[in-house]
Amino acid sequence: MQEGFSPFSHPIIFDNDNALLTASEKLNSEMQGRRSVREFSNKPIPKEVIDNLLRIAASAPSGAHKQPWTFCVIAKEDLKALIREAAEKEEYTNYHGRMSEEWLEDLKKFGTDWHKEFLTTAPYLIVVFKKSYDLESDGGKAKNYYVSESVGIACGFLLSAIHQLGLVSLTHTPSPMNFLGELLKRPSNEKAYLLIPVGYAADDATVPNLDRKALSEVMVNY
Ligand code: IYR
Repeated sequence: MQEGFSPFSHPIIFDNDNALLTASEKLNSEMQGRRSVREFSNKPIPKEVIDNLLRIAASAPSGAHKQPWTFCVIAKEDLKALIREAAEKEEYTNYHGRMSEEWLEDLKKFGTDWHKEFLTTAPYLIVVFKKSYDLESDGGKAKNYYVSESVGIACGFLLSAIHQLGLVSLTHTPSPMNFLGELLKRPSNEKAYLLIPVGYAADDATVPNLDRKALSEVMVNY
């Protein structure tokens, strides 16, 4: 075996194709129930659950295994309130002239506006930062690779895991997001990527009626 390598063995092995197919059907049907939710319950979640979710997110593949991400977890009510205030200020501007008519039209079916109540209701806000480069102890910069792809994949892992635990999330992108780096005092090599509230769905939560594209529209077999 090549130096620096170890044998790989997968922790999940199905006995036969039938078991594999059944498992894929079950997983698909569970994942089809994932929705972006904007109405959260304030029911608490043990912090250890969030720790495990972030272990899962941080297990994602990344360019040259540089793991170019930081996940900030906000549980403090006063900080959530500051984030909400800053996000709503930007969104007010977005909805009152910064977004094009076409964009506003595209958003109509979601019923969104500048109010972002979920930022103070959800028990946790996860702010994901991407690191275009790493800051070394001597102040030098070390290159990271495929940073947006890597952080996007990590967020995908996170959203999937959140759903599989019966919790909900929203991929929120207040724009511009610079205020997050400022409020959270992040170093200059970190840029806010996504703001993800996590919690239980409110008992009376609703989601818009949306269709997903059929497999035939998104898959091409060669
Ligand atoms: N950032 C705004 C607008 C918005 C934009 C897209 I693209 C969405 O899918 C949803 C909302 C907001 O959060 O309201």
